[in-house]
Amino acid sequence: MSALQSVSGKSHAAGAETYDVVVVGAGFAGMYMLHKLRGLGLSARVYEQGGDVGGTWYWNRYPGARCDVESMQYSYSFSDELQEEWDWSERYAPQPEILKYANHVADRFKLRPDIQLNTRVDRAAFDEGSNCWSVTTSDGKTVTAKYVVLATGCLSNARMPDIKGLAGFRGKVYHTGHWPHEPVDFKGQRVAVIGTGSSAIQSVPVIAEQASHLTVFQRTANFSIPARNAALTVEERNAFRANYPEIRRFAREVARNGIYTEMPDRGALDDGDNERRSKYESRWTRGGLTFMMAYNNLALDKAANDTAANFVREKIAEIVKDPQTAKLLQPNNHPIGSKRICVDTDYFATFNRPNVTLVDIKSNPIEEILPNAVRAGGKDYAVDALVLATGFDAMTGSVAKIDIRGRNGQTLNQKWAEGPKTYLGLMSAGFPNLFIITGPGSPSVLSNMIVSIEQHVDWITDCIAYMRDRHLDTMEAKREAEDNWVAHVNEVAQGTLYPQANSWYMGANIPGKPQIFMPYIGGVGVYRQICNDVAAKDYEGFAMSVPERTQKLAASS
Ligand code: NA7
Repeated sequence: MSALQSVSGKSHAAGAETYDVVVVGAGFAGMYMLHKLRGLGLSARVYEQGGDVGGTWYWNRYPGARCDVESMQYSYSFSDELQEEWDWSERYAPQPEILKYANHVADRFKLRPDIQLNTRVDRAAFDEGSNCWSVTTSDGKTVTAKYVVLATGCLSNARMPDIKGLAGFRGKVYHTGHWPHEPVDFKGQRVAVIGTGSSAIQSVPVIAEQASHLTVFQRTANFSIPARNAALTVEERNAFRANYPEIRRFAREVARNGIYTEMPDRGALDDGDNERRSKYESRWTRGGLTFMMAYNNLALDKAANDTAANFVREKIAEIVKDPQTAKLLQPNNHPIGSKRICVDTDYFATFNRPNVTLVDIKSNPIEEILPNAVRAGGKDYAVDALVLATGFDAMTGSVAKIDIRGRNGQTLNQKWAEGPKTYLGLMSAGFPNLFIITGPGSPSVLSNMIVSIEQHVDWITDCIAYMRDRHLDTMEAKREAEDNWVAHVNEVAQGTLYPQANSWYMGANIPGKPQIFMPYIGGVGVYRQICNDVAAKDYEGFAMSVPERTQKLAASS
């Protein structure tokens, strides 16, 4: 344990372990945070509720789980050695390989001794007497820390749907976000998948190969682009590595979503029909999320967006043989990209298999789950196993599970009752020395998460170093700066097509959750510049205090 005394000049309740920083979560954010804190010579404790590191990649083990950002870009950039030594096997790494990478990072940087696994943080309370946080964990211990960093992830609170009869189902029930560690074999079974978001779109083709029959219950059809996944050759990896400095710079500073790709130079309506079609065709052939980068106004202009949406709808109709099924699979209630676009391997073609049925639960909602069937639209679909691909309480769900109390005992949940309020997505007024990595109000889920994680961790590290060097005691967002930022985040979102979809970006998938567009849509480059400018202006918009004893000394001199 190192420098709490030097940071705070305070002593703490006898017997309580003290750290400079408590980090909640040992996913990619928590691990890098720990590494950087060690670099400052600070003591840190990371609490992780899972049985190992990896965060979302520890939990999401469903069949077909992969990242939708290419592996060479969905990887840390902070260590050249790490970049050089780790060989990704495929264009889109499968979940086990990403988890192996997370474990490699934990070992390589010797992070494990400061990570306590199988331990949830239940409570964090700010003590206004000592200006420290008191953190209570699921093993019944309480420790104190000068700073708390929430590295809890945006998609880690799996959501069980509230469907009548679910508890009485006799077969096995799986949630994609909470998949068992033992192998699951659906061979010979009748399986139901409920939900058609990214997790379903990745798992349906794999489950269909095993199950005797697969019934997919779809409430909302989603746009999906072929991944075109393939093994990465040595030459491809080396070409990437040779260009890494530029690729990483571009992802951080230029690309809105933190992904290196060619940038569009015009809007979709600036091209004639043939030219436009050939651009979409080439992006479709190449595959992946960057389909949406074909033009620069697809997220802004409905008429432009329609051209891309129509192109994908036509592709679905070409792939799916049964016209009625094809029609059901064609998304028709939101602009393309306004829900996170999916990336698939043979999703639409899977519905050509004789053992796969699509059930439209928009017009015929699920009425109840019986012990051995799903009842929808008055019809019973007999099933042996249920797969719930019903998503997450995204962005705020994991934070909300912790009882966080700031100044005057106010809880974060009370403060965020009408929607999350942060300054830069990094801090919330009234909660001093509490940082959030990729929190609501930052680009987070609209970006390559690792780019955003590294930017936040670097910024927080610099900020803590700044405070230490100046012997400052607390830092917190000023209300006015926070209000202005919340208004800005909202204003930028309203200028786009995103709010037109009932998405988890809006909190729309959770009954009763306030519907506010949560991530910052201005782009990672713009956002990075804003954060850097704030820091350069001595953390403009944040209030910083000196310790009481320094105040007294100043007053007496
Ligand atoms: P998503 O994208 O939130 O998808 C959840 C799906 O489950 C979606 O199709 C929902 O339909 C459906 N859903 C949710 N609740 C129900 C109930 N009660 N009944 C029927 N259908 C339901 O989660 P994913 O796990 O697929 O993906 C999350 C992110 O992880 C993804 O964007 C990637 O970034 C990685 P709805 O659309 O609400 O009508």
